[in-house]
Amino acid sequence: SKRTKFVAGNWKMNGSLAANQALIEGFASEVQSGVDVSVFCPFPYLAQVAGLVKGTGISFGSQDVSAKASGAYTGEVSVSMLKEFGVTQTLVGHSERRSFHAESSEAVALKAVAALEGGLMPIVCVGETLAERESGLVESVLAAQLDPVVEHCSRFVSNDTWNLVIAYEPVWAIGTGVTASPEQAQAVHAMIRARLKAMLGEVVAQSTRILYGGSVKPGNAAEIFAKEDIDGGLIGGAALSSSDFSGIIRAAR
Ligand code: G2H
Repeated sequence: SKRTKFVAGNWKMNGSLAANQALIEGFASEVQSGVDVSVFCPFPYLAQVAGLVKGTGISFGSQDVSAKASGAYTGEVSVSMLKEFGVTQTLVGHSERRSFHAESSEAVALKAVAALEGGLMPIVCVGETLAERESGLVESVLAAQLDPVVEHCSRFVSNDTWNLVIAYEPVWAIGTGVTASPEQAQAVHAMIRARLKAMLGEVVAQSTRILYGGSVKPGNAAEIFAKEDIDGGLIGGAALSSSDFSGIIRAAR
């Protein structure tokens, strides 16, 4: 496919100076042209990770960003602050932000806008809960999460593409060991791409990378990444082991 595969590690609230160094040094040799590789570390480690990835081809980013430029927003971190550390990408709207911090789809979309305005690539995370899936609400839940992103971010489409990635993470598959089957994941990815096509046109839809996230491991990555509309993965637990993450990068080649 024309879309470059993308393997992104979301470290969540894990790591230490020593562990981060061992981890990156442990998989850096797997990074080759043909697969984009990124890590998303906690804010305090951005400066360290900037140094560790230098010259490796690995990109790095934050797990969240403020929609605001500056001011009285205690605990928040702005796009311009991230850029001072060489950050080029940020996650927005991870399900853990949506559920533990009550981030609405509108708030997530405004974070994506702030990122795009500042030249950072947002990875916008979407996904349904088990209850929503069992109630037949996958399509409507995903539409409600995606539509504000498209509405607010479509002005950043240029030459039929945008610097935005979507990550589909079924909440029931996150950190649970339960993975969506490749067929289940592909069906939702196709649905997401169809919605992008309806709102932004075929060319933009075909150029947008859609990652799968949720209990991806070296043993299941290849069959997931082989699906037509799955362009790589957002990896949590398995991104904390250099051998597992290496295996997942190899599966994307
Ligand atoms: C989903 C994923 C990475 P895990 O949250 O964001 O985590 O691979 O541990 O399910």
